[in-house]
Amino acid sequence: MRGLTPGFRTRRRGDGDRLPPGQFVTEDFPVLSAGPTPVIATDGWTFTLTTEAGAQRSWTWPQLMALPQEDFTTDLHCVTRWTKFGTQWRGVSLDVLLEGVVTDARYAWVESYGGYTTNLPLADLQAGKAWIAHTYDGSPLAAEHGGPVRLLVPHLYLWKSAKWVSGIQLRVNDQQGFWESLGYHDYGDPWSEQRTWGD
Ligand SMILES: Nc1nc2c(c(=O)[nH]1)N[C@H]1C(S)=C(S)[C@@H](COP(=O)(O)O)O[C@H]1N2
Ligand SMILES: [Mo]
Repeated sequence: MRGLTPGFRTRRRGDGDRLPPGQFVTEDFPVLSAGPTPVIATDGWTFTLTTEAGAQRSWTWPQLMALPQEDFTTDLHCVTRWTKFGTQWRGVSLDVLLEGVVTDARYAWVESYGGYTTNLPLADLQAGKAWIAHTYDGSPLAAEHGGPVRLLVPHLYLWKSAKWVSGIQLRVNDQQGFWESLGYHDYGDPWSEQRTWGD
């Protein structure tokens, strides 16, 4: 196995269709956080959706848990080149949170406890493509991976999947988030290798 980083392995047959260009497969679940891990109790936890007109909807922990839940399995692609296949989650689809919301906004600005932010088109949160997830592999999501709740938008590079998510603002104009303003790509499609501004 010379030349292979421990924790990474070569492709299995058939992985080619699932592995975006420039990525390696890992069995680990690396932790990538720009700052310390905030400690967030579910008591007092809220998630708030705000429209461009300032209308707000908030959910407490019990209210989130009372919403329709979805189990889903997905591959994760980090811009640092690791891909993890077949991760299993439980959470609430953004379609449920956005149901009936009146908006002309085309962009979403995502905020986290601890101050992290990221941005993406609203369309990328819709039609079954995004969730806020509280359970990973059958257990409550660990704080280091974003527990109690993180955003998951697995069709984009993982920096869009804000850990410790606290809210989403719908916006008429795009505004770059934490990594986007530091040179990461505004959209971040792993299949087109949209890693940095020039890509
Ligand atoms: N709040 C917050 N969310 C975040 C980050 C962060 O630093 N803070 N890092 C992002 C990056 S760059 C990646 S690759 C993934 C890593 O998720 P993981 O630590 O669960 O692997 O979280 C993303 N979400
Ligand atoms: Mo990342």
